[in-house]
Amino acid sequence: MKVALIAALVAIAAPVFAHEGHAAMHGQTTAESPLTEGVVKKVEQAAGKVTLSHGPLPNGMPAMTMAFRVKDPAWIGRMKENDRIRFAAEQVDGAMTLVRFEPTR
Ligand SMILES: [Cu+2]
Repeated sequence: MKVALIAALVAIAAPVFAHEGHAAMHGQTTAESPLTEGVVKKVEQAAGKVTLSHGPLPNGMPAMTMAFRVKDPAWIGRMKENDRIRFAAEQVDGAMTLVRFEPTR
């Protein structure tokens, strides 16, 4: 009975960890973090979009300037032009979307 319960919990938890990734479990940026650096070029609060000049992404995208959607609308209020940020982006419903965001100093 106990073993079955543990197996069920692992089955539920595993996809969450796979999706959120290693760095998200630590919750902090480290030298080995997959976060990418970017500079905010344009903030479109109403559209929920931000344009970033970003370095190469882990998914193979080269450095470029492009618009991203933002997973948490509250993040947009914390970004302004020329801010340096660290972020992780994923395809969500066909659009590149910031799924993690940290301001940098
Ligand atoms: Cu890009």
